Order: sequence, then C-alpha cells, then structure tokens
Amino acid sequence: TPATGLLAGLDLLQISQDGAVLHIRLNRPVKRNAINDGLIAQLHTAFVNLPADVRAVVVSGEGAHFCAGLDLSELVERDIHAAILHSRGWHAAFDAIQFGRVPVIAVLHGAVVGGGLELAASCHIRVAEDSAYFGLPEGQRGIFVGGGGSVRIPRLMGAARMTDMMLTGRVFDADQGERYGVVNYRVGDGAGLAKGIELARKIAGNAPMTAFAVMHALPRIVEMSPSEGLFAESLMAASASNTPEAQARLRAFLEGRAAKVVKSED
Ligand code: 1HE
Repeated sequence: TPATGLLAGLDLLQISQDGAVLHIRLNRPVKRNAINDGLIAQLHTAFVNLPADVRAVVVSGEGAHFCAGLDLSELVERDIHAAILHSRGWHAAFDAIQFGRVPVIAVLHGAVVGGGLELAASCHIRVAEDSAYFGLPEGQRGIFVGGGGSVRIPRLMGAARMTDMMLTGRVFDADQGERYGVVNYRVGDGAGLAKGIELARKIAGNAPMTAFAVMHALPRIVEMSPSEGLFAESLMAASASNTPEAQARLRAFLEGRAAKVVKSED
C-alpha cells in the first residue's frame, strides 16, 4: 500500500508498505538519484517517522543506478559554515537510519558512489546486483566525504582500501564489494528487491529487542575496550533475555515448537 500520514508528502521518495516491511525508493532517476537538500531532508523525515507497525525497511534506487551521491549542482555556493551544517544534516539523516528503530536493508545496483556509498554504509545489510559498482569520486572532485563516509566505510572495507579509492579514483565492482566486506548478498540483475524484501521479512519476524540490541549495542561495544565491552554485553544480554517475547521464544524451542538452526543457501 502507498505511504500515508507524514510519509505521504515526500515527493523525492517512493514509499510503499507491505505488512511489517516498508520500501523506500530514491526517486530522482533523471539525476541518477543524486542527493540534493530536498532528498536528504526527506530521507531524514521518513526515517524518524516510520509507521509503528514497520519492523524492517528496504532502501533502493529508481532507474539505472542506486545513487550518484551528492547533487554537485548545490555545492558551489556554500560558505564554510553552511557547508558544515550541510554535512551535519547528512549525518543526522544517516544516523536516523543506522540508529533508528528498525533494521534497514540497502538494495544496490549500478552506481553506488560518493554519498550513495555513504547511504549504503549507514544501512545494516547490503544486497548488491551484478551491475553494482562502488566509487568515491570526492577525490577527483576536490572535496572530501561529508556524509559519514570516513566513519562508516573504513569499518566495512578498511581504511587502506578507502584511501586507495579516494586517492586514485579506483572503482570496485560487485565481486570486489563482496570480497571487501561492503556487500552481504550478491544477486543477479533485477533480483535485488525480491532478495531485500525476503531478508526484511525474516528480520521483521525477530523480537524487536534483538533488533535493538544488534543495531544499538553491537556497534558501540565494538568501539569499547574489551573489558567495557564485555560488561556492556552482559547488561544487554540480561535485558534482552528478560523480555516476555524472549521468554516465549525460549519456551517454544524447549517444547519443540520452534525452528532448528539450518544451513542457509546464500
Ligand atoms: C548529477 C550527479 C550528481 C548525475 N550531481 N547531477 N558524485 C559524483 O561525482 C558522481 C557523478 N555522476 C556520475 O559519475 C554519473 O552521472 C553516473 C556514473 C552516476 C551515471 O552516469 P550516466 O551516464 O548514467 O548519467 P549522466 O548522463 O552522467 O547523468 C544524468 C544526469 O544526472 C546529468 O544531468 P543532465 O541535466 O545533463 O541530464 C548529470 O549531470 C546528472 N547527475 N550525477 C548532480 N552527483 C555529503 S558529501 C558526499 C560527497 C559526494 O557524494 S561527491 C560524489 C558526487
């Protein structure tokens, strides 16, 4: 069903909901989904106003590319203060994705470059079609990443690879993206959305507290010292296991009513 309420007026996004899964499609194909001030504001608005019954989100791009990054036509006139505020606006939007209420799956195809890669890096799982390729043309444009790329991209592929991309303009294809930790799932062209929605449905079936712990505790624990991390893990684990939903799920397994662990086909 199409979006309603606060999400209905967002004309640069195409939003639809099917049960607990919300699909947000970047919808500026003429500009290759380049992110202008309007689009970043609409992404922020969408992610802070997710309907209460949504349990997972899929983000994709309309047209031949996922996203061409920052809309360069708006960059020229900004002074330093405006440029800092602009970058901070991207941070707020992408923080709303990474540290929001529900997990977000990016479905990638064609160009995933500059701010498009920063957007993908703020999502929790990335599915890439064969056509996907990854670049950081900031180096060639005389600028720097400003949408959280220096924080999130090295945590996926390592600082050495990001340094190479920015200094030499090197572009990674979908195979390299997978090998280097950017891509979780590889699918053929045209199969990305179905895969993204399949994964979103699995995620939507989990206890919300588990999604919360993975999204909010895990990335923080990774940055802690081992001693602090282990302590924080104990607090998170105790909180999660004492929810009624966890108790019901544990009982279901012990009574033979829950699924066993099986090998994935991916
Ligand atoms: C754009 C943008 C854009 C396309 N800003 N207008 N990002 C980049 O440096 C990537 C620049 N874009 C490209 O390299 C290519 O456009 C693509 C590889 C993404 C796609 O190529 P293609 O042949 O399919 O499309 P096109 O013909 O290049 O573009 C179609 C139109 O979109 C054209 O406009 P038109 O009026 O001539 O039709 C392009 O100018 C326009 N377009 N990409 C503005 N990015 C928070 S900091 C983040 C910093 C960054 O992201 S820097 C990286 C910016």
